[in-house]
Amino acid sequence: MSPREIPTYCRICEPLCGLIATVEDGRLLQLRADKEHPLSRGNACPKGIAFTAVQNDPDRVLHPLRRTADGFEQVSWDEALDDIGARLRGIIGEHGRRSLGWYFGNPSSFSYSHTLWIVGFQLGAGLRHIYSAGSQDINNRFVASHLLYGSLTSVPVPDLDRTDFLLVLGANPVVSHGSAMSVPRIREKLTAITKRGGRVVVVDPRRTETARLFEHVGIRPDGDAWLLASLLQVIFAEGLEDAQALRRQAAGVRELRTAVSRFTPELTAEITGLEPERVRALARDLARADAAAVYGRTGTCLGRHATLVAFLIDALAVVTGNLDAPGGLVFGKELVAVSELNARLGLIGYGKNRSRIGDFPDVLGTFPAAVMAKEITTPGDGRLRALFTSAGNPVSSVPNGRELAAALKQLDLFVSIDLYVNDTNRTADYILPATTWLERDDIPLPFAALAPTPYTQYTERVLEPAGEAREEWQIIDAIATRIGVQPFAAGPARPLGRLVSALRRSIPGGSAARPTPKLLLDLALRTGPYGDRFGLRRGGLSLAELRRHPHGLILSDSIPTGVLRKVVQHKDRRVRLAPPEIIAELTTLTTSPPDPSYPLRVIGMRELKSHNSWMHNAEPLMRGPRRQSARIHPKDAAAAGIPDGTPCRITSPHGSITLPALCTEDMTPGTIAVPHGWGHNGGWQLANAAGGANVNDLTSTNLEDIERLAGMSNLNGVPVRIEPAGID
Ligand SMILES: Nc1nc2c(c(=O)[nH]1)N[C@H]1C(S)=C(S)[C@@H](COP(=O)(O)OP(=O)(O)OC[C@H]3O[C@@H](n4cnc5c(=O)[nH]c(N)nc54)[C@H](O)[C@@H]3O)O[C@H]1N2
Ligand SMILES: Nc1nc2c(c(=O)[nH]1)N[C@H]1C(S)=C(S)[C@@H](COP(=O)(O)OP(=O)(O)OC[C@H]3O[C@@H](n4cnc5c(=O)[nH]c(N)nc54)[C@H](O)[C@@H]3O)O[C@H]1N2
Ligand code: SF4
Ligand SMILES: [Mo]
Repeated sequence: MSPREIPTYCRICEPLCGLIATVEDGRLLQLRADKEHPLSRGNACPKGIAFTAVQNDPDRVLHPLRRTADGFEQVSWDEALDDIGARLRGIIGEHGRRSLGWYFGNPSSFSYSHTLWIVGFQLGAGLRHIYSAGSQDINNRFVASHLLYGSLTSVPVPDLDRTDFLLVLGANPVVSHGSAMSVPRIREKLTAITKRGGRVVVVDPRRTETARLFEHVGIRPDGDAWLLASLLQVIFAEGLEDAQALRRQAAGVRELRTAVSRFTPELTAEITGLEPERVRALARDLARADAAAVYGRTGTCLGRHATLVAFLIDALAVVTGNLDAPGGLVFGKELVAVSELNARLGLIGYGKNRSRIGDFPDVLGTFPAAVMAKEITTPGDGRLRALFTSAGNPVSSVPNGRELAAALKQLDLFVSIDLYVNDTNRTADYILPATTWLERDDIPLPFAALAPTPYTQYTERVLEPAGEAREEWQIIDAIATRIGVQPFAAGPARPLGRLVSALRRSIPGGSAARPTPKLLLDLALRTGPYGDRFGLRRGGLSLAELRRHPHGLILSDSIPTGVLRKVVQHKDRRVRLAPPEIIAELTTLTTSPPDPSYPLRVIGMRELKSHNSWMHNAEPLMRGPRRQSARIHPKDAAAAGIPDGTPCRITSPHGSITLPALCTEDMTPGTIAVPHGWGHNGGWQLANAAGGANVNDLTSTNLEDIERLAGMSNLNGVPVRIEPAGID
């Protein structure tokens, strides 16, 4: 058969670039950028193209694996699932369902069926121990939205096409391609702002690839709360706030104004490392711009005040009249009314439960992954005894990887659903092979509301599952069946459960047939904000309609503004600028004096050819050869006696790693940047050979190092010292 060219889209990161897959005899020959995609228009990055190497990787797990005394052995699906089911029933019999847990990692958010069935299983089984990559990534953003708008999942995005002034904090979109916003060709979008006479200002301790293209403000790590408070202080003190917008939209203005009044740029200069006059000028320019947007990403999420920082970012937009306004921060419309359904049924929220260890509030039903190890090792009622991980590599991605790796060995049962034997599941009892994104149908549900140009795309599977790989939802369903659980069938989810059962009865094949995610998707799309209402609304969405647009579909030219009263769920429909949690933190905000034994700070960074921990086995990305290194300012390296390119030992109060030093004036002095996700010892040969170290050996799971409001891990600004290391 001659090769077929099939349009689909990339599900590695958030622009979701359109791709064309060339498939011959059921095998993927290549991936290339789709010129007909309405937004990415022939653009894709090296990772998307190199996914062919992941798809065809000889190291991929293609059959269920069971751990034996000397390595993994291949077993049949029935054998694996029956044994897992029996062991789970035993554990539940003795300790209850609360001893079961799940950690789902970053790639799960790119699969609607995977996430839907995890939530269904969680609610149906009444599971408590749910963890995700969110507490290393974005949960602070959700909690900030909860406090401001009364709606966890309402995250505003910068209206890039219409803004005159974009203030970026702790993000490097030229390399990461944008996150918590879904924007293909982001570099072009950013440069268009300056081309039309606007400004882009990048606040980052490293002169990043993005900062180089625009204006750079070299802040000290973790200085963002102080900088933002100072910007607000200047704006209020100089009467630059948009009083009209505040009267219309906000509550608590006076309290916020009082709380920030002590943060003059002079007071915060030492902590931020920024000249007071520069901060004043920034505040004035931002306030006076016709349309300004403020955007923060992981550099603002992984410090010690993550929720406060996310809160102040939006507060700055509100105070300058840039919330829900063209060119400011705007609220996209969901494809499927998840937030509304969730709010109505009260399925998952914030602080409905508290963690057994550390008493942290749950965020969307998940607890901080940083307490997972202690939940396993601490005896007592509710101890975590059986853990599933899917699409996650937490030993590499959560703080104190070594502690977690040791804790996992104490589990009664550990099952992982993955593409690889990774650095976490290498000690699992079972590894169950998942399909890749080319082997499943999909639609990027959570990202539609995050696209400044709203669009969507539905794709059928491009390839049949390799080997015995199965989709995650099928695996979850099979496990749920074996312990007598029906997804969504208990607690506040019961109405949904009833719907699922009704659907099941309506499916030809009778009550034995289980509803599929695809069936629910079609129903949710058709009844959703863009839906066709089963023919009542012409041109509305349904799966059938989306199939008619295989290259994707633009839903509107821009996000409509003037929607705030619909978004805000507080009774008075006003944005709350002074919730007590935030005012309390602002009032007590202090820094502890630096410990002279650890005078430097480590922060993270992303690399164009890495994707978190899991693409280091893709040969096209590893040519060079590539290695992980620590970026250090030449002055800091010289002071420590470390010549460029030589091994450097980085030591924190929690651990030590050794990496080659890469001296660069891009770093602000005192700060070291190290990418995470290296130092492999799984079943991926090339990744193992690439060397490097797990930077999360330096980070902490001590309860006082976990951010209180959202349970965020502290992964940026970790105190360290450096010294020359012998070759090891
Ligand atoms: N120090 C430090 N640590 C960090 C960060 C940082 O900046 N600094 N960043 C944090 C952030 S933002 C994130 S999102 C986390 C990521 O942390 P995790 O989500 O825990 O880990 P990943 O590295 O994304 O690993 C994903 C795993 O999923 C597998 N996989 C890939 N595709 C699929 C699929 O379709 N199905 C299944 N079942 N498996 C799949 C891969 O093989 C891999 O094992 O790391 C966090 N950790
Ligand atoms: N190529 C590539 N793309 C990716 C990923 C990848 O691994 N590789 N990962 C994806 C994932 S999971 C995510 S969440 C996104 C993340 O997207 P981004 O957040 O844009 O990614 P980073 O490059 O980590 O950018 C964070 C920036 O914050 C800076 N920073 C660190 N500490 C501080 C601080 O205290 N204050 C301030 N102001 N800045 C600070 C760092 O120097 C860094 O430049 O990227 C996604 N895209
Ligand atoms: S930027 Fe690269 S990895 Fe991200 S969606 Fe596009 S092609 Fe895929
Ligand atoms: Mo992430």
